[in-house]
Order: sequence, then structure tokens, then C-alpha cells
Amino acid sequence: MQMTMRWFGKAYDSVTLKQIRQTPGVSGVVTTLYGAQPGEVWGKDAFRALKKEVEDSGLSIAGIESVNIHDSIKIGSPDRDKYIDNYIATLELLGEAGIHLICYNFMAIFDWTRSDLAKIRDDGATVMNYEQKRIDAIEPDSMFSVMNAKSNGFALAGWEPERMGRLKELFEMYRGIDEEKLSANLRYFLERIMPVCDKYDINMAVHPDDPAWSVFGLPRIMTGKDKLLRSVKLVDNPHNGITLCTGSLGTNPANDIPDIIHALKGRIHFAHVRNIRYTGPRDFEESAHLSADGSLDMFAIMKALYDTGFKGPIRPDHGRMIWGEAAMPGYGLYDRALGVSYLSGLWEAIEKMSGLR
Ligand SMILES: [Mn+2]
Repeated sequence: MQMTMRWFGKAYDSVTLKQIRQTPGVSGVVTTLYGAQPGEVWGKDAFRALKKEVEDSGLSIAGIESVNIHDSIKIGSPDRDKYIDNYIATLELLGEAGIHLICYNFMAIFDWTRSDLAKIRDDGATVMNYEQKRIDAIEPDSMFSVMNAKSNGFALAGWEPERMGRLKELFEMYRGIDEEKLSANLRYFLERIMPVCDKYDINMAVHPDDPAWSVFGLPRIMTGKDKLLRSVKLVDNPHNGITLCTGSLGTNPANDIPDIIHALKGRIHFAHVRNIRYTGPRDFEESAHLSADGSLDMFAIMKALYDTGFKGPIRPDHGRMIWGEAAMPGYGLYDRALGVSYLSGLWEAIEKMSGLR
């Protein structure tokens, strides 16, 4: 595995490349061309400049998170081919630049959902939190203002104001899109992009739904083992894989993550590893990475990745906000750096213990 951190670019992130480079064990970042809208062809010069900036800091770009999918592709609108052509042009540009990993999601409208972005815990740390009854009390089309009001003034990944200003329209567009249609539209998209992925050896890594159940009645096709297996078989090409996001899949206690890792062996191209703590049925908070602080067995997760020969980039995921840091919710430096150290420690121990067997 390659340990990485997510970096949002200097215009958006409070964390610097230098700080990431100084985090022991981290050799790369996953990033994206922030400001590019879903459906656009990325600018070659803008991406080159981003790549140079990362490499000048002594890090590499381990993958792109994300190249977002235009709603027309997810909905299967008549104009989808134009947006798939644009997506292919972006993949070509990234492939030429030596990028081999793209994370994306195929979620309807909302990328991820929380009821609170800064719940205060007993020790004064703040964490992102999800309570189903509070989500149920929110009108779907006011969800953006609820989330945005709590973002510390930072742009939230996946909550682009440009799209979120059109929520009513988006709900209208997704009317009639059920899981079958969403899956069929994913298959159509994958069939069209696989030749360019084969040409440049680009691994596509779809992100699971977060949380792992339907929210606001929208269809969900990436919620657990069976659906993930179905998605990789839609187009049975090794470049069609998944991002193993433990915090997203883990929201449903019925999801046995080590079992999912074994079932998806060879098709997990990227791993987001974080812990969560169940606080009620369909309620959870994002805890520290340690097994002891949450409900997931992080040793078992890292062991399953090791045992299945996982070679891709891994990153700590959302962290708590601690030590007075002000940052994008979930993406402060301190707790993610603690996550890096903890996950790296688990990995070293597993590696050495395995070698001793
Ligand atoms: Mn994730």
C-alpha cells in the first residue's frame, strides 16, 4: 500500500503540502482540479501546474479524488454522450500525465450526508455526526443550506454551490430513476470509458454510498457486498473497481468489512480507512481512527487489506477537529496525521508478524 492524504489544493485547504510531507509515512496526495465542474474537460495547463506543485513539494499525486460524473450521465439523459466524451478527454489527459487511479461516485444528488458537522464530544473534540431523525426533519432541497451553514466557511467536497443551487430541479430530474436505471446508466458509462482505461491502465474506483442506505428516497447502488459485487460485474474488467471506504460501508452494522475486502479482492483500487461509532440505529458519529474509540475493528480491516495483497493508495479519512484547529470539517491536519500514524503502525505490525510466521 501507499500511504497518502487527501489535499484540496492551496486555494481551498488549510493544510499545506509541506505539512503533509512532514507526516511520517505519507508519500503522496490524492487531489483533484478544484473548481472544475462536473462534465467539463479539464484544462491541460491547469492540471500540469497542479502536478508540478505537488511534485515540487516532494510528494506525488497517487490518484484523483474525484473526477465527478455529470448528472446527465447518472440520469441517462439524451445528452449524456457529450458528457461521457468530455470525461474520456479528461481521462486521456490524466492518463498522459501518468495518473492511474480515479475515484468517483455514482450517487444521486448528494455525495455524503450528515446531520451535524461539529458535534461536541466529552473531551471537547468536534466530529461529524449522523442522526436519522434529524435528517428526516430536513426538507431535501434545504439540505445544502443546512450543511453549508456549518462548514466553518470552507467549501465542502461534493457540495458544489453551483449544483446545490438547483436542488429542486435535480430532484425533478432524478424522478423515476430507480436502482435498476441507475445501474444501467453506470454500465453504459463504464462500457464507454473502459477502452481508455485499458489504454492508460487507469483504475476506476467507485465510492460507496454514504450512509449505506437510501436518504430522501433516492436510489442507492453501492451500499454493501452484494451491490458492490454487482457493480464490478456490470463490466467485468479489472479497471472497473471500487474505493473501499470503511466509514461509509461501516455505517450499516450488517456490513462485515473484512468479508467485503476478501469478496472484492483484486477490485479494490483505493482505500479510505476510518472508524465510526454507532450511537443508535441509523445514528453514528465519526470517531478517532483507533478501534477502541469506535465500532469498527481497524486491525481486522488492515489485516484483510494486507492478506488480499492490496497494493493501492490508502488514506485516513475524516478526522475529528482537535487541538484548536480550524479546517474543513473532517479534513483537519492533526487527527488525520494521528490516523496515518496509527494505520501505518498496524500495517507494520501485520507485515512483520506475517513475515515471522
Ligand atoms: Mn470515503
